[in-house]
Amino acid sequence: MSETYIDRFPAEAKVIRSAFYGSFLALALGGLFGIIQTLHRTGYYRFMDSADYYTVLTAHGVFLVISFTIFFLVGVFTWAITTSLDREVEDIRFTWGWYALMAIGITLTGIAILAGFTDATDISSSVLFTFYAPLQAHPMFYLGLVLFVVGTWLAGADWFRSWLAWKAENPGERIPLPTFMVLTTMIMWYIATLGVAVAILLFLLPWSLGLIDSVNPTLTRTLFWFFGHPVVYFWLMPAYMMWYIMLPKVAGGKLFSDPLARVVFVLFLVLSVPTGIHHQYLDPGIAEGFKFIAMTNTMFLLLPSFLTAFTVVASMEHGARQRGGTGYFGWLKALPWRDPVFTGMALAGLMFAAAGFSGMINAGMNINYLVHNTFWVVGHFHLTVGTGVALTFMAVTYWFLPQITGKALWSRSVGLAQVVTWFVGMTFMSNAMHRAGLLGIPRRTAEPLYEGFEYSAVVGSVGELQAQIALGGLFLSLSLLLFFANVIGTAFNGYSDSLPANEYAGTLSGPEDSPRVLDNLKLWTGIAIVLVIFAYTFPLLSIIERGGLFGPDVIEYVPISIDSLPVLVGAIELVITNAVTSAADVAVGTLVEVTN
Ligand code: HAS
Ligand code: CU
Repeated sequence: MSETYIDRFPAEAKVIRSAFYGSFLALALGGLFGIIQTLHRTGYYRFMDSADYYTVLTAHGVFLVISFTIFFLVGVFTWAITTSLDREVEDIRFTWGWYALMAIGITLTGIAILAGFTDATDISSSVLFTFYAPLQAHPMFYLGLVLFVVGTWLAGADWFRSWLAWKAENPGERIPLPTFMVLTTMIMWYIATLGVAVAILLFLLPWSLGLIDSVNPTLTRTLFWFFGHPVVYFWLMPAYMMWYIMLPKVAGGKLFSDPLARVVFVLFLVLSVPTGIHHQYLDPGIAEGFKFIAMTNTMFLLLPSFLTAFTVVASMEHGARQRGGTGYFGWLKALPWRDPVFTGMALAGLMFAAAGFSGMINAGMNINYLVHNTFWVVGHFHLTVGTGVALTFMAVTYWFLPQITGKALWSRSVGLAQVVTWFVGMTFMSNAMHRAGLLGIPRRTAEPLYEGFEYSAVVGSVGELQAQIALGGLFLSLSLLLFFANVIGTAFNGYSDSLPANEYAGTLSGPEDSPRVLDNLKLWTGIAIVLVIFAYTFPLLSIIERGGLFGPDVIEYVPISIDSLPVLVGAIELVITNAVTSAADVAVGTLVEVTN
């Protein structure tokens, strides 16, 4: 009989189940706020005061991009570590401990936001998910986030602990790919969250508690984006992991290249953080030169996604050919399109390709001026986190549920309908959002109705765009209902003993084909830290010098450039020399290994 996850790891399956159910609760709440604000903003159905729009928007953002995504991914990572190392967690009480910390944290934050709807308390936190100063939240909002993040740190410690214990018993062995992916993602996360930890603990929380009078908004914004960009890869890397280790399997084949997958995760570790300033191209308090460096790093950061597109499609093609597919494109027909796990992930990938293009446009310093703070950006992130990530998570849920409950999925066809409705809804909504942004329609406002305002759209009209956005939102809500029907239906199903085994994809080219240096986590962490120091030391120092450590930074802004050009030139020279030397080292190392 094939062994499911819950057969082999009953205690861990319980934690993963709790993580997933927590994540789905957040998805339900976030989705509800989503449809309320879509209908409000487009003017189709309004029942609340526009002043409450920002509370709704904060709840929508925080519940979806913090609770839904992160609770889901800690479940997936726990599965990945235990499955690929084939060992139980070291101490299940510790595992429950970090889960509890995350749950308590997000509950506090959630209460701090939702209390904004009632006048019964003076608690409110309508600060949006980016919570920049000068917007100020109730201390409970920040405190909850701190606990939540500390919970994720401990989760990472749990996984590192498992790996170290495994390593001691398996000296000299290559790190199994899923574990490698978890560890690199977590190192990236440790570095990234330093920014938000400093922003909250040193500035925002003391300020909200009244311990300090003011903060330097440019400084706290910059610290936020130090974390705010890499957090998007914290959502993406688990989805990529599923594309690498699950998609090839459900497509009927094997992963094209394990070494390439390792390279991708190393590149994310090294490059995710020193790019955050690309969210601040329009911030007046940061010199253009620093923005230019962030842009250059961002363009390099496209590489791991391009490699992913190649590897994942190649693996799908391999699967299709195993299933009898032929021809240049004819193989596409041989893919298992009736399987919601496959189709959900494939459609998520397809949309993510479009998302990559809007990301590239955002990343261009000059074109960013056209789209920044418009509805375009909202279109961009509904394709990335809202589809590339969210749709992948929903699709793999259909694979995970039987593994962690021991019960068969309630309905595959409802699952299929769900992933397709999500794709259709998002096509309407995000395409219209991108176009609306190009017309200059701003994001984050309850009143963009523009009566009496002439916007000359090249095709269609503002009314047509609003209609598409509202229609898309309705499709997405329907899709969520189908998703929850399946989750609940499965929970109430009887136990089944004919479930598939807990397995992930094999590889066409395994770890033995790659240089060992790829598994040298210390080296990559070191390089990542050096790059962060280069990218952030000068900008942070110059921001503090201008506006003071605790602000208030209210001086008149004039465009600034880097005062001492020689410093910049020196820094760039150093980065390039370092990069070239380490690339050469790796190349020589590889050659030596290959020739041996
Ligand atoms: Fe972004 C703003 C640049 C990726 C999320 N981004 C945001 C915001 C969010 C977000 C939430 O440079 C708004 C924050 C706010 O509230 O202000 N983003 C990029 C770039 C990338 C990128 C260059 N973003 C993401 C991901 C996100 C995400 C991933 C979440 C998960 N983004 C920006 C910039 C801004 C920004 C600026 C600031 C804008 C502003 O002005 O405010 C890149 O990482 C994208 C690389 C992706 C690719 C695509 C590769 C294609 C693949 C698909 C393979 C196909 C398959 C399917 C598997 C190059 C991998 C095949 C199927 C068959 C059937 C064959
Ligand atoms: Cu970014």
